[in-house]
Amino acid sequence: WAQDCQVANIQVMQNFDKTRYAGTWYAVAKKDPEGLFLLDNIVAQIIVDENGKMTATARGRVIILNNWEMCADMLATFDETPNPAKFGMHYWGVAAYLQTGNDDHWVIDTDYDNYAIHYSCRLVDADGTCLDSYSFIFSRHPTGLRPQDQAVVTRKKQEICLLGKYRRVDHTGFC
Ligand code: ODT
Repeated sequence: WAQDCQVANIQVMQNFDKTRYAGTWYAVAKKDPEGLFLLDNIVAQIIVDENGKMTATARGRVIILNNWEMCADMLATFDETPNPAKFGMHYWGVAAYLQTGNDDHWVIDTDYDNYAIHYSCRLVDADGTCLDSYSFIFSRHPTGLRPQDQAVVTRKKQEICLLGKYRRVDHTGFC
């Protein structure tokens, strides 16, 4: 048995229901991309409007050029794809000096009520593995994951080839 780290073969949430994904999520762990942006105190709000269009806001502590520490208010829109758990995300800051970009937003797994595992590969290597990814573990609870969700999250981290690459995301009340 060899682990399959091909981005194209990563399994995402089956029968993903964005309406149940809506609402507030607290980031409890993060695997950073190159040039990390959101540091901690990260809270995302997913919105699904009456036409089924998904958008989001997110807030988190960042350090922008010259060591300026602040809370970034970010906005995102999502493009649907043939796979309901795979979105294209366009994001930008409420303030013009914040990051702007286009990333994939894949929902690897969620029970909608407690935890969600997000994944984004920014750069696929020639061999099909990911050269620059980031991933958030989200909880509905600001206090973190319930013990019963930790095992499933650990298994999914391994499946996406990121086990051991996460750091904890603190919620100190800074933002
Ligand atoms: O923090 C990093 O190092 C990489 C993250 C860059 C994207 C952050 C932009 C957030 C966009 C606004 C809201 C989106 C909410 C979605 C939830 C999670 C994925 C970012």
